[in-house]
Amino acid sequence: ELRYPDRLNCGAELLDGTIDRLGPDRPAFHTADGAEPWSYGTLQSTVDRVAHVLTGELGLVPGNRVLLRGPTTPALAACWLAVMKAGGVAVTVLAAQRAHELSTICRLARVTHALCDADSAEELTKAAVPGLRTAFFGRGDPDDLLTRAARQPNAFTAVPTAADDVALIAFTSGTTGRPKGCVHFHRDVLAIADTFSAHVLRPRSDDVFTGSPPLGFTFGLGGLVIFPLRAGASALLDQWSGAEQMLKVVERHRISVLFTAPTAYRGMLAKLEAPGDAADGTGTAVSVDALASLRRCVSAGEHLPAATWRAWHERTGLRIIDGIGATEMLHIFISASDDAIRPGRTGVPVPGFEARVVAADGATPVPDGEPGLLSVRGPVGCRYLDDERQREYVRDGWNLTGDTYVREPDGYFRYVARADDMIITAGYNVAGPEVEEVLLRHPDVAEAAVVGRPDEKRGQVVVAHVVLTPGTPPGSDMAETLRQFTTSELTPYKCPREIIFAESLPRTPTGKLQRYRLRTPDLE
Ligand code: 3SK
Repeated sequence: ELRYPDRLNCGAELLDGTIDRLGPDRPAFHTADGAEPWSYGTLQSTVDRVAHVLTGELGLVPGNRVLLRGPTTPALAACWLAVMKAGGVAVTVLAAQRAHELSTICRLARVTHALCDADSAEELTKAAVPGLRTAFFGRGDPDDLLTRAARQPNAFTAVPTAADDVALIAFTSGTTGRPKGCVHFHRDVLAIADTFSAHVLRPRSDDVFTGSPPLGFTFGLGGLVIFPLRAGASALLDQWSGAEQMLKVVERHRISVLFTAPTAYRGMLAKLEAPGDAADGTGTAVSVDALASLRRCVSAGEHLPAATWRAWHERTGLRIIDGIGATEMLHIFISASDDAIRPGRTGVPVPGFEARVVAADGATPVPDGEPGLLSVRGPVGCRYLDDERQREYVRDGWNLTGDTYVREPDGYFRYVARADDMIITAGYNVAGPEVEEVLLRHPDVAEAAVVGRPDEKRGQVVVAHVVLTPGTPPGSDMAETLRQFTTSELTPYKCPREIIFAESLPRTPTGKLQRYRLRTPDLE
């Protein structure tokens, strides 16, 4: 069981606590442009000076909610730590969020302050949040937050928050578009590092983390800020333009821990030299040697198909750590590491968590081997901000994540589908991800999304949306090839009745597939 003192400030623990243990000189953050890294000491003085601006010039008092907005940079991470140390509540949003979303979030979370990267200013300004006290950073003028911070004393005594004080409100909009704020305490921030990171990742202080999830998504905040700082390690914080850049960054910066989503692993595979390719330096593919520094690859955000896991393992020798997490649960709660990893299985409950599979009533456990709703509990859990949907998510202390899972007799959890993504066709249940998994095994398929389309006779029919690998022509021959391929691998009722070729699939800014947009294209 995790035990934290009654007075706990997660920002001070992560930063000052790590400096107390390991000193101020180690690198904390790098950027891809190769600029001088921010040491822990530099980070601490920046954080403390920003905390002074917040509590002085901007009038922040403990408990005030502070919107944090910008691309992934050391400055944004420093602002998050400053809000923690000042006893504020961070309301993290994605740089991609638009004015109307920002104004809803600010209203729901009663945001009073904002720290915003100058490059992301436009939509926040358009949102015109009444009374918002805002400081921008990244423009380097006399009004810039960091210029103002440079005039402040370089030490700030962290507010002695309680372990159960709110540290973070993370917003998720799910598929309904009605945003929900998930409230997390100071102890929750440390708990995700002391469960998933400590037991599954097992980081070392010389690790260099990086990855694609933004800091406005708790997958990124955990993987790129909380976990490396808790371990005294460092992280490369930058924006991502694609798989090739990711491979180059891994090579150039000797990245050892990578956080990203299944699509990015597939994207990188497509850019890696295939075994047997001539290593004469004339090809455009990246050599697998570029990944020599990697020792941990984490995948979350959506289900990792066994085919992707195997292809990555075959090509790189690396075993991807799959995990299921949720904004409601702050981070990953089912996963596995090293030899305990089984492709196509998410894993087992992370130490500190319990998981079970229950019937539609949300409470009655179903036997192993049968699908049902995933239900979890542990040191962190869902607390929606003032939202009646709390009663659906949490029953008797168990969190119902909205995923359909099977617990196998050996205790491993196997993902089936999002509960609302099950397709019911002529009375049969079909899990879209199972069909996608088969399609992804075909060498000409780059991405696949399988959804149900309303049908008078069958209730729903199975429809596959497919992105082909570059250079593969779509058309009726290809559709027929894929139809035959799925028929040879799946029971007939699961096979797609229609195959639609697309250039890309709709995804949220955090990379999750938006199946609902394929089911109801009229919403566009
Ligand atoms: O929502 C998710 O998929 C997720 C995954 C890992 C960690 C955190 C989150 C929110």
